[in-house]
Amino acid sequence: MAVIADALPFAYEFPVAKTALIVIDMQRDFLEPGGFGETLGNDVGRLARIIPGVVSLLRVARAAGMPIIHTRENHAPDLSDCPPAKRNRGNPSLRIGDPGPMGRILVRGEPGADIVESVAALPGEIVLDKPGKGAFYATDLQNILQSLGITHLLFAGVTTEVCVQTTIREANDRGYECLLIEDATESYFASFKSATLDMIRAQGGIVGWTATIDALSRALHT
Ligand code: TIU
Repeated sequence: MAVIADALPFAYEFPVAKTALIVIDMQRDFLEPGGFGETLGNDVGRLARIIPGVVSLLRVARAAGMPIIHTRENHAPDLSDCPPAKRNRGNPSLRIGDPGPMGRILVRGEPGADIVESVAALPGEIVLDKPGKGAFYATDLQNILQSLGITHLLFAGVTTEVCVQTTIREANDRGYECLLIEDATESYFASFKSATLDMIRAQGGIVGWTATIDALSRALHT
């Protein structure tokens, strides 16, 4: 067992061979101008600052031999997997499926739906397309994790309170021991990120744990 002694709310023990890293939706559509995040009115520049952290985290997880799953929120070109409620909500400058500067917004195969190059999947890593916020909804994730014998999940990516938190909650209900890497996740709203970290680890880790990349790295090297 490896142990992150200074995880919050208390030490996180994890069997390295049964632990996977899930990196949520590090896509151009969320991190770069002209994509889905910006159409919703967000300052997408906020998210770019975790890219170096995600790069470091991937290096740590790869060195430890952990399975790595990269998710992408996207939809089929015919939008058959996009509920009208999702497409029609609010007053975005472009809706899902509309043509934008990085191709059709949040559509599978379009440049905007790609993971940003510096944190892209390496050969052998899993890339999981998902139509919802949670990575378990309408995907094969549970089967993939069970076939790998995974019991513990480390999480990173964007946005903290939307797709990351939804997926952590889904994973928690499925019995996984979940830890969110604090400096490898970001939100368009600083207060939402900090509230999400607080919510996850409140009440004795009601949903899971949080820790830094450095604390994870130290746990893997002792
Ligand atoms: N809008 C927002 O904060 N997030 C999303 O729509 N998707 C993800 O979090 N990936």
